[in-house]
Amino acid sequence: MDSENNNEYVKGRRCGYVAIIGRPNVGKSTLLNYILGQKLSITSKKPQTTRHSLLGIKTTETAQLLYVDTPGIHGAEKKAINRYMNRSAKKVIRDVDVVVFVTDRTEWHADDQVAADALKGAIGSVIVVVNKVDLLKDKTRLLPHIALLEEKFPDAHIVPISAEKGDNLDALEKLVEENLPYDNFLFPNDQITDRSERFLVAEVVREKIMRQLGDELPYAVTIQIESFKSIKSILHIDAVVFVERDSQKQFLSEKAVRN
Ligand SMILES: Nc1nc2c(ncn2[C@@H]2O[C@H](COP(=O)(O)OP(=O)(O)OP(=O)(O)O)[C@@H](O)[C@H]2O)c(=O)[nH]1
Ligand SMILES: [Mg+2]
Repeated sequence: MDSENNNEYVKGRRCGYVAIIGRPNVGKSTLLNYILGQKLSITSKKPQTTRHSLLGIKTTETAQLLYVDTPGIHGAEKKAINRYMNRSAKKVIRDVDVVVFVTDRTEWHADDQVAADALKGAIGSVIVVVNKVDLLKDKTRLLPHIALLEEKFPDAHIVPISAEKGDNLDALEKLVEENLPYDNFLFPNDQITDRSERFLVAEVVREKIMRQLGDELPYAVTIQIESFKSIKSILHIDAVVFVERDSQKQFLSEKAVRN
C-alpha cells in the first residue's frame, strides 16, 4: 500500500468508525487488542478497567476500520467518574457506522440491559457478540441463548467469539467491514491510535497497579507522567501515582516494594 496516497478515493475501499460497547468486564478491550494484533488497551479481571474511549486503527488492503474501545456501561452512577464513563461510551454509540455490542457467554445482567438500552441511540448497524465461549463447557447452551438474543435484537447480527483465543474473529471482522461505508481512508496506513505515547504509558502503569492490587485498592488511581525521555535508546519514565487517601498511599508503596 502507498501510505502517501491513502487519502485518495480508491474504488471498493471502505472506512468507518466501529464502537465496541457493553457492560464492564465482558472483554471489550481484549477484543480490540486481538483485532489489532497488539496490546493497545489495558485489560484486567476487574470491572471498569477502561476509563477513556480509545481509538484503535486497523488498516488492510480493502478497509480502514476505526475501532473505539469504550468504558463499560453500568447502572450505578454515584460517582462523577462513573457518570463520565457512561456518558463517554453512550456518546460514541451515536457517532459510529457499526456498534459491536459485547456480552459474556449466556449471562444477561441488569447492566447488559442498561447498555442495550443505550443502543437505541445507534444510527449504524449493530452486531451482538457473545464472548468468552471458550469458557462454556456445554456449547449447546449457546443455541437457546442466541435465539433469545435474536428476539431482543431483531435487526442485529449475532456472533459467538472468544476474544482471548481469537475464535471466530475472522467472521466478526468480515461482518464489520461489510457494514462500513465506501470511503477514503482517514489516517496514514501505519497509524494505530490517536493517543500519545504518554497516555499509553500511563495506562500501562495503571494496569499493573490494578492487576497487582487485587480488590484492595479502589479505582481511584490516576497516573501522571512527569517526564518521558529516550536516552541512548532507553526510555526513562517518571510517573506519579495519585490515590484518594493517605492509607492507600502507604498500602501502594508497601506493595510496590514487595513486588
Ligand atoms: N476466557 C476468556 N477470558 C476473556 C475473554 N475475553 C476477555 N477475557 C477476560 O475477561 C477479563 C475482562 O477483560 P477486558 O478486556 O478488560 O474487559 P472490558 O470489557 O474491556 O472491561 P472494562 O474495561 O472494565 O469495561 C480479563 O480478565 C480478560 O482476560 C475470552 O474470550 N475468554
Ligand atoms: Mg476495557
